[in-house]
Amino acid sequence: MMRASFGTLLTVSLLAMGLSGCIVRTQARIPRPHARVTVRASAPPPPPATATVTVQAAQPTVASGVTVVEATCTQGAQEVCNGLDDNCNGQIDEGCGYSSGNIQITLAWQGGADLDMYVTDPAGETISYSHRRSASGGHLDQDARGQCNASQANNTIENVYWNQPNPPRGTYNVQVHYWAGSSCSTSAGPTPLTLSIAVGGRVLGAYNYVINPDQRIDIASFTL
Ligand SMILES: [Ca+2]
Ligand SMILES: [Ca+2]
Ligand SMILES: [Ca+2]
Repeated sequence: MMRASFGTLLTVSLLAMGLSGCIVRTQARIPRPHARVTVRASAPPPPPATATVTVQAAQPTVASGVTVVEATCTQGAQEVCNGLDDNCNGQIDEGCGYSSGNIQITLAWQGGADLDMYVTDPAGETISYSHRRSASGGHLDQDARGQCNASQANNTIENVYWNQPNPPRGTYNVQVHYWAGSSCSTSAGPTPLTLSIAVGGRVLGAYNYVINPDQRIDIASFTL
């Protein structure tokens, strides 16, 4: 069965009225179809690509008397706080409370001496216990045994790192000094140390040396 629409009925009614002699001036409003507008939100721009900067350094130059530590790591090994990358992941002593980064330099030693690490950046600024941050972004975040104070955790480890993607290019020099201001330090006598250097997530090298009271030595230097 066909159904008469309202529009059809209206038209028929108007015609009937016109035929009956009445002048009908009317203007039927034709409903407009609703325009369907589809608004498509433009897709958000993709996030900027993460800067993948590969920082590399040539093999460090080491001082006379410094020995290279061979085979320092085993994949899957437990990382312990010893100044070495035990598990081969390019981070030295991760989980020990000090930081890794695009550059990480970690000094560890044995005994009661107060050793101090000095790292000089390409601009010539030296980071140490007395100047812990450089303008280039370097930071000594682990200092140890200041005047023989042994009350802190990992009190025979010092650590310096740069964690920005682009640490400054140039030559970095790493020195170690055996503080001899008190017998509390010098009574430890000659002290074996280990120093590791990691750049761009890779350990460049680990080094051993036995340092004497009041000695100051350039352990290693490397160039980005
Ligand atoms: Ca590690
Ligand atoms: Ca370790
Ligand atoms: Ca120290």
